[in-house]
Amino acid sequence: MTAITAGTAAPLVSGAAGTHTGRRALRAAASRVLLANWTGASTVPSHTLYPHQWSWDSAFIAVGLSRLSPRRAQRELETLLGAQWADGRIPHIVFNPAVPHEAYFPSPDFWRSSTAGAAAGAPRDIETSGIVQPPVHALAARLVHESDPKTSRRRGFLERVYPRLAAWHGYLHANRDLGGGGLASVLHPWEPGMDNSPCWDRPLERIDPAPATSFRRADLAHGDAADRPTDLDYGRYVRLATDYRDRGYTDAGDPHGFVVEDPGFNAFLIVSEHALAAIALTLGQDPEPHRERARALTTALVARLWHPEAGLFLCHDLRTGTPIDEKSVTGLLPLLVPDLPGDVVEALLRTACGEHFGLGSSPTALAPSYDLRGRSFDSSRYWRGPAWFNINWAVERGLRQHGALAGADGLRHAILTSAGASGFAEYVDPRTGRARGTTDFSWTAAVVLDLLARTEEREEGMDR
Ligand code: 9WN
Repeated sequence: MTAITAGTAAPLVSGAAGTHTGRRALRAAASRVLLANWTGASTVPSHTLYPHQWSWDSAFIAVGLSRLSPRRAQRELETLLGAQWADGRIPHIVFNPAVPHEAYFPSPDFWRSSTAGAAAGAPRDIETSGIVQPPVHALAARLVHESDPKTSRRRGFLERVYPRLAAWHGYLHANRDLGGGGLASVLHPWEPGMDNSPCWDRPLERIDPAPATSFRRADLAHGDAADRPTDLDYGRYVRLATDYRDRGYTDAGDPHGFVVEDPGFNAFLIVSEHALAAIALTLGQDPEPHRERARALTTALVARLWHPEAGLFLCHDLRTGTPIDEKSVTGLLPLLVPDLPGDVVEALLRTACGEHFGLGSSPTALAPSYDLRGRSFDSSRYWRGPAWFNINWAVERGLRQHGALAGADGLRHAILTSAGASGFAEYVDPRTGRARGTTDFSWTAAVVLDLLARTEEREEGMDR
C-alpha cells in the first residue's frame, strides 16, 4: 500500500488517460455527456433517473462546464439561484415544468413549494423541493469565474451571484445552527447528498415510515433495485419530508425527527465561505466577515466532530447528543478545509490510505462512500460503499491542498481512468470499478473535464 504523505510528487496521469490521444478522447466523451444533458438553461444529472435540476449537482456541473463554455457554466448556476427562496435557501431540486410528474418521485405535487413554502419565501412561479443540499455553490462560482475572468467580468457574473450566495450562507447560519454550536445541521438524509449512508441507520430507526402503498417510486423503472435505497428507506424519507412540508418548511420550533451535523456538509460550507471572501475581494468589498465565519466554522467543526480515536470526523446526532460511530467518506471531506490543525491533517491522511478507505492501494483505487471494513458495507448500494466521482474530486483537492501530492496524483489518475472505463457511471463498485446506478452521469463527466484541464494547467505550470 502506498502511503499518502505530504511533499512528494508522483508522475502525471499515465496509461490511456495520460497520453494526449487518450486525454483528447476522454475530453470529447465527457463533453458529449454534458452537452446531451443540457436542457437549455441548466443540466439534468441524468435524463432518465433525475430529469430536473439538482442543487449540488449543478455546482459540480458548472465547474466542468466552465472548461467547455464559461457562459453556460454561469447560466447553470444562475438558473439554480433563480429558484432561491426569500429566506435564502437554495432548494435541492428545481423542477422542469415540461417533465411529467410520473418521471420522478417525489414530484412537485408532493413538495407543493409555491403554497406550502409561501411563508418561508418559496418562489410563486417555479416549483422546487423544500430541503437543501451541500453548499458547494460559492466554491463553484469562484472556479467558474477563474476559468475565464474576462467573460465573467464583462457579464457581471460575480456582481449578480455574490448577494445570492451570501444570502444562502446567511440562511444556513441563521436557520440551521440547530445544535447551537456554530455548525449547520441537516434535517433529511437527502440534504447531505449521501441519502442512504449507514450513518443515518440509527437516527432513522426513530422515524415511523410512510406506508409503501402511499407513494410510487419512479427510480426503480431506471435503476437496479440492488443499487438503490430500499422501500423502508423511502418510507422514512417520505415521512420526514411530509412533516417538514406540513410545518411550512420552518426550521425553528418543533424538534425535527432527524437532525444531524454532517462533516462533509460543513466542510463544503467552510470552503465556500473562503470562496465568498475571495469573491468579495474581487468585487472590492470587505472579505473579513466571510473569513471570520470560515474561522468560526473551522473551530466548531474540529471541536464538535473530530474524533482522534477514529482518525476521522464523525456525524453527530443532535436528537441524542451523541456521535454516530460509522466511518463514512463524509468524515474525510474536511481535508478540503485549509486551516486544520496539523495533527488532524496527519491523522486524516493516514485514515484515507488505511484499511477503511484504501486510497493508494492500487492505481485505480477510489475512496468508497463508506468503510470498506464496516459492518454495513455494500459494494453496490448507493452511498453504502460505492465510490462517487464528485466526492473523489473533492478528496483529490483536499489531498493536494495539504501537500499529499503523490496521493492526489494517484487519485486523479484513478478518477480519470475509472470514469472513462465505466461510461461516466453515477457510482462504481470500489473493489472492481464496475459501473453502478446509471451512466452518462453529469457530475462524473464534469469532474473529468475539470481534472483534465487542471492536469494540463499543471504541466504548463499554471495549476490553480
Ligand atoms: C434525491 C441527483 C441526486 C444527487 C444525490 C443522490 C441522488 C436523489 C434520489 O441523486 O439523490 O435527492 O432521487 O435518489 O443521492 O446526491 O444529488 O444526482
